[in-house]
Amino acid sequence: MKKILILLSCLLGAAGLQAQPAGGFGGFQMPKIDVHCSQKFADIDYAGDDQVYHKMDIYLPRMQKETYPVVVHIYGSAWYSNNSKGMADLGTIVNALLDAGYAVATPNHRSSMDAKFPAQIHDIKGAIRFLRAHAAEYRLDPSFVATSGFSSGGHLSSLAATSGGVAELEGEVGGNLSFSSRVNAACDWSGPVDLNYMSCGAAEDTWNHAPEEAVMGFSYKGNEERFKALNATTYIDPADPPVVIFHGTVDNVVPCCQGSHFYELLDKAGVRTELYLVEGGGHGMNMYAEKNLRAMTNFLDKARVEKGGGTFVTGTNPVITNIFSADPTARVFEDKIYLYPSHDIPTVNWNGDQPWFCMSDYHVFSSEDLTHWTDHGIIVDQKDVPWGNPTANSMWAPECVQKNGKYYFYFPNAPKSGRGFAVGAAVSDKPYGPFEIQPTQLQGVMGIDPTVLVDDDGAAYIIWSGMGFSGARLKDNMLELDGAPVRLDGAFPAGQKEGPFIFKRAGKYYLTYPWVRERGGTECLAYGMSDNPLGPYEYKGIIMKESPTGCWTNHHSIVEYKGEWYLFYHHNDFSPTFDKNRSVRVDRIGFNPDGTIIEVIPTWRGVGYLKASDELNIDRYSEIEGATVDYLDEFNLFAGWKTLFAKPGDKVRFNEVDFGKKAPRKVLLRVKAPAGAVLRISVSGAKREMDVTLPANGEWAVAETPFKPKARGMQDVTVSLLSGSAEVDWISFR
Ligand code: FUB
Repeated sequence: MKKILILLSCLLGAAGLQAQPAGGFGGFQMPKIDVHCSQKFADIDYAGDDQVYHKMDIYLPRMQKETYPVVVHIYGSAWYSNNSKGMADLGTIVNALLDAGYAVATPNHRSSMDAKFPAQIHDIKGAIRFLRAHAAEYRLDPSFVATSGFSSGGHLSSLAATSGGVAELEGEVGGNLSFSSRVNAACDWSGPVDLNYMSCGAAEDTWNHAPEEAVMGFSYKGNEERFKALNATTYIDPADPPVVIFHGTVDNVVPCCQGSHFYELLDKAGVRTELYLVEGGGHGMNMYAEKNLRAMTNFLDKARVEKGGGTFVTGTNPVITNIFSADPTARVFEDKIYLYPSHDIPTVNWNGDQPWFCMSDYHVFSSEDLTHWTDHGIIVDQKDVPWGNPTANSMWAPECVQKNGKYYFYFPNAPKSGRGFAVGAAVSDKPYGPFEIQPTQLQGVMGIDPTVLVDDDGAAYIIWSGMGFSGARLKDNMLELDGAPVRLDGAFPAGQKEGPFIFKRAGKYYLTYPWVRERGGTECLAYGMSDNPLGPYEYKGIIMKESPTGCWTNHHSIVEYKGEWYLFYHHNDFSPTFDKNRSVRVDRIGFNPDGTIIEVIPTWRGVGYLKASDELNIDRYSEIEGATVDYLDEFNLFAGWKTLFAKPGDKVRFNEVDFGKKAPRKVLLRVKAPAGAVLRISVSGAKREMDVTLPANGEWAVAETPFKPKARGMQDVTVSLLSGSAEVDWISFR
């Protein structure tokens, strides 16, 4: 018999448990926890021996996806418990992970009474191999399995991360030995990671080693060397996955030095790590403020994109939905659009006092259809720039051009010595890297936001911003100025300007730029034209008005792709209350016969080609009447938006959907309609409309109905409310 119990309701009623404060010692929670899952698989026997200590629960997020990256979360118990999976950290760490779109697996493991070390890590590795082996069954993405844990669970999580490939710690629990137990990232919450350092390096070790003696099965004194086998720190090597560490400054159970010591050793070995010392944090108490939980999920998100290979589908605005992205330079290389944005990294201080523009690396994205985007991962990181300050977080707007078969990536950064910004370059044979960062900055370029034009005759010009716009010709090596810089903004109206972009069309040169045209205002996009790349430029007008969302900056680029021109720019769609966490958008741009630019109105619909069978996010509407739009998940804005139909007549239209040659037979809607609703669906080219009756359902669910209208070819889709009320995530025709 299959030993899987599927509970559709994720509300746990653990009435028999002793009530403990949320996040308290052991991470135990109040008895009734609303776990933010759509589905729970309970008591999975990951070892196949029907022992309680080998049971595991898996929770899937509320957000619907085909597969989910996984976090294995391990309870804390000083290794004394063999059955705490249903109690620990559910309302804090587990819910934060679920809200961020991670499936969470919570395994039991053998306690120190059941078996001695390394049985505990054998169990965890057995559980990880099981998850990879059964990924399809539970809708898991086996390419990303992270660990997390509190206290002794933090120890096991950290040990799983550092001991990848260590044969003695692998074990054979549950078999599945052809599957990897390596983890892709780890979170350590208050874990003891070096049991030989519990007195924090003091000359005399006064620590009471009782729990670790119980798990090792012999006394610490006289066996100090043998205890090293238990330490996560023993196995650190540069190939370890990234680790994020949280430790309370007043932790009186596991000393705070464990966190900082772990951080120092990982950092020294070149492993990417982040340390959050939580002021006033105890052993669980005061550790789970939203900003800390966010720091954890942000760290995991970053680890995922760093792995590269992430592909996602948008087709609407904003186009980049896996990280914050700003200052987009779009280029066409190898018949694809390559997007080189900067990367806003949310800072830990979420409320009020965020440092601005915290930017430490660059990703590159590519797309063939402006709908499916691939994140190729990080191409340049501040820590690898020989001339740069490795902690300045000043990697602002970049540029990339191709010349003589090489790709030149230019980026601003704070130099190691001196003030202000300089511009450096990195060179690659491919648009997505690997890029070789040049040892020195470009001499003579002090400023930000480089833009480069390689002209039809092969001559290249660089323009940058720094007290106005300056420009110079580049030598053939693309790494040195060929002559003194000239000023280029002399004829432009007054007001702050930055982010210049140069391009050529029909023999004319365009210098486009963000401009604060009114005192106290925000940036619009403006431009000038010239017959020469280095000017003089004549001011011509506005390309795009100030952001309707109040985003102060608006950096951009303009590119021709497959016969159409596109404006890439940014707003702050995923961060409505803090406009320094931005997101790249794209809309079409057009030209008048005299070459002047037709003003671009920002749209939600964007430019991506979408098939009727795609999940059409109608909240990225082309037109709206009465209906409103809100975030799907207030704790994870990257989950996107939903449309709210509150009263009859509320309506949205979503343009340019390709129904192809074969009319669809059914329509699917991801909806929530607590009191029921009737929605009317109209497809512009079809003769009849279709009314879909939604029964009362307060949970998100996919409703499926036969679709009668004969819809073919490129059409606009309109959804309107006839009665009741409903929230719609997406609609799809199959
Ligand atoms: O992203 C940091 C800075 O904000 C850029 O360099 C400017 O152009 C503005 O977008």
